[in-house]
Amino acid sequence: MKTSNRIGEYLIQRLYDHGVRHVFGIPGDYVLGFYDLLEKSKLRIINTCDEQGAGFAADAYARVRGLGAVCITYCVGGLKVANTTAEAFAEKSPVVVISGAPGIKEREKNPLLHHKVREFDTQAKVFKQLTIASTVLSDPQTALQEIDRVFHAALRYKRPVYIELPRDLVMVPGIPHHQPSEIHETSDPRTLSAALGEAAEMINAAKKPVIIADVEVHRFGLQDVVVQLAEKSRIPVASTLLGKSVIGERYPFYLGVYEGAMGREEVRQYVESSDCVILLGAFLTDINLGVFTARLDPGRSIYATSEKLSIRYHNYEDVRFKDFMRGLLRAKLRRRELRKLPHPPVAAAPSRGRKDNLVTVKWLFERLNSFLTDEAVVVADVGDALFGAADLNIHQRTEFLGPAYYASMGFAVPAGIGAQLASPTLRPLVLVGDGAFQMTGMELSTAVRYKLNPIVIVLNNAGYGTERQMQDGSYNDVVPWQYHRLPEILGAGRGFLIHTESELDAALAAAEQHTESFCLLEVRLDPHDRSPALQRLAERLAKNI
Ligand SMILES: Cc1ncc(C[n+]2csc(CCOP(=O)(O)OP(=O)(O)O)c2C)c(N)n1
Ligand SMILES: [Mg+2]
Repeated sequence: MKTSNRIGEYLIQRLYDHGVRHVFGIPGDYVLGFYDLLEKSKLRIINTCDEQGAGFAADAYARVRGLGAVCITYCVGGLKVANTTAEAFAEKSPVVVISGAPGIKEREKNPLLHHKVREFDTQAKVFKQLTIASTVLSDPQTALQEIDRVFHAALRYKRPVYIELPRDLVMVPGIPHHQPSEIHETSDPRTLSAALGEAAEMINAAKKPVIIADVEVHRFGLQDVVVQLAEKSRIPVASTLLGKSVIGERYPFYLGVYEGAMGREEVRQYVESSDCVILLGAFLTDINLGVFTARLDPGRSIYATSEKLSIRYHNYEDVRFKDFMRGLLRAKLRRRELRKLPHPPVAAAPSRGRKDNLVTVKWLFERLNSFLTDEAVVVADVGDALFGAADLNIHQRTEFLGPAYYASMGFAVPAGIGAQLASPTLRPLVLVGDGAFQMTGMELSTAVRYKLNPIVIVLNNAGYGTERQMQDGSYNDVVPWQYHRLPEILGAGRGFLIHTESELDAALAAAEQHTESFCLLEVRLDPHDRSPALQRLAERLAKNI
């Protein structure tokens, strides 16, 4: 199809070409012209209740689909997605942030137009810090190339980008006959082969190598390469909390989530006693590695990411992550004996709970483990929802989303919406604390509007439980909402109030049947109860590990 060279239409076409079908956001006068174009285009606008919800939804959409987009108005909307863009940056999610803005002509003589903060470029300056590339499309001569440039950066680095679209340029043509340019970066062949040679030698000489497959394996679509590598060499694979479910968790060579002290002891011991740790697309963050309790020695590590390749203590420049991964698969790696690996995560609890037993966090997650199906995408919010979810057994890859590094509360409900729109065959299982729910839970209204059907489990422990474990005070209390009655307000959905195991059983069975709209399961928990993962972390930190 012939691409229009009008700036707004070109932008929409580029989104479409990269697989985007939905754009999340809220309009405003500075972006109305572009909204009109969006509405007439092949893309669908998803109106959220709040811009922050749109930002989180676009982030999840990008994690599931490869690219996401959020479109908002100048400053009042834009600055509300600063936090979600920061999360997308920190956790490598390619979101295109499109902001309307005052027209270039309107900016002459620096008038005080509504929504302006300090200068016209205040918002652009903020987003320069939060994105991998940003542009203000102020010149029709360069606008189309600028769009290509930031798209390339988003896909090359899997990080968010910012495009500011002044309202008087939306329908203005860029340069004629512009063809979108695809840049294909290549590795330096000699450096690549030297790196692969050294890596293969190190792996073959090792007695007990182990792969840690992390978030970038997912973002660059290299999951199959990891699976084939493990099948061919029989090297076991662990993931991290941020990269959880990067490969299905039922492979015989899958070890579990490695999280330093927070993770299961068997996984920690296996990884830390390895003489060759192959970190693929890994982020060495504190939460990911159990709040810096992980002990990984660079002297016995191969560390490959899209930004860096190091083997032991030295770096190789100009080696693309994909090329290194594919090269490793082709390399002559010795096939090993099958090792007996630590048992898979928590055994599924019997699906029938006992009548009067109050639900504990531990039992809840064990019960959910047997509830998961191939169609579930688990979306966990910050708090014990995330810690507890670490032990869930995810069937297939990419079916776990959680902000395990930047850790902004309020992610899960809107992210469930983004994930389901990105992949409509998935039914989100959203795990969210009462505190986080109070931040963005109202986005269930968006789920109603677009006929989505997430199952939302609100872990109601009467406040900021994770914080209570560290230091308690009245600042950790929240107002006790009647969460399960939300369907009455939204005019759709089903709510369940759950105290006991058998009540949870009954609600899960009903939620499975009720697919027309969302289900909200409010699970009342003891304020001081906690998941085994949080328990392990607290205990080991207490021992000063
Ligand atoms: C946006 C944001 N504000 C504050 C925090 C700090 N924080 C981390 S965990 C937490 C409590 C979470 O409470 P809740 O959602 O109820 O989950 P729980 O810890 O009770 O399981 C807070 C306030 C944060 N991570 N993100
Ligand atoms: Mg709570």
